[in-house]
Amino acid sequence: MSDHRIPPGQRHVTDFPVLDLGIHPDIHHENWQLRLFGLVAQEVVLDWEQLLAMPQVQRTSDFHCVTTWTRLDVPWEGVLARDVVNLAGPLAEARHVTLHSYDGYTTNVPLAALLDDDVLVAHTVDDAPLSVEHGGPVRLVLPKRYAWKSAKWLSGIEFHAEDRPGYWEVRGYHNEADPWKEERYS
Ligand SMILES: Nc1nc2c(c(=O)[nH]1)N[C@H]1C(S)=C(S)[C@@H](COP(=O)(O)O)O[C@H]1N2
Ligand SMILES: [Mo]
Repeated sequence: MSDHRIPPGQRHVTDFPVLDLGIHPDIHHENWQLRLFGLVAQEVVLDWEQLLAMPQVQRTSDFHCVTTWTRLDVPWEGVLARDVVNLAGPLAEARHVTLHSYDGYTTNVPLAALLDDDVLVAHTVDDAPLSVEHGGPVRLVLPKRYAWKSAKWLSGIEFHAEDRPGYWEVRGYHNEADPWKEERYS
């Protein structure tokens, strides 16, 4: 059926497993803040109300964990990451970002990867507010990369000129993480 949507080495699951470092930070949405900093024209601190005041979008996408499970057609809602990035105005030399999370986790992607039309700063999944286990109140969703790039409990986006490997990337996970190329470990 949907075999053409299951990347090599992945298996289809119908539940939604929870994968993380085991620290589930308890951030009430009223205390949640997202800081945009580094090589930006203007440092920005975005709060919950400001996030909800931005254009809201829905995107359904597939979610591929490097531990080999794939969930198809996950219905997310939130704000385009591109719109969030634009609030801060990255400088011309900003080519890479570090995503920071409230559990101390980090992960890195090229800035260009955040600008795709399927990348969300998400607060809702399956028609319900994101649970703490799945990264609530707010997480990143970056469907074109393995799910470790989709930072849960998102707290910051830092812009750099050079690439800075994140938590798993310094521990041997692949820097690019394209599921269709099986870029699992380096
Ligand atoms: N902050 C944070 N984000 C994280 C992680 C983590 O440990 N901390 N784990 C990553 C990994 S390895 C995966 S597979 C996905 C899992 O998302 P889920 O628990 O909602 O399925 O979150 C990613 N984002
Ligand atoms: Mo993962």
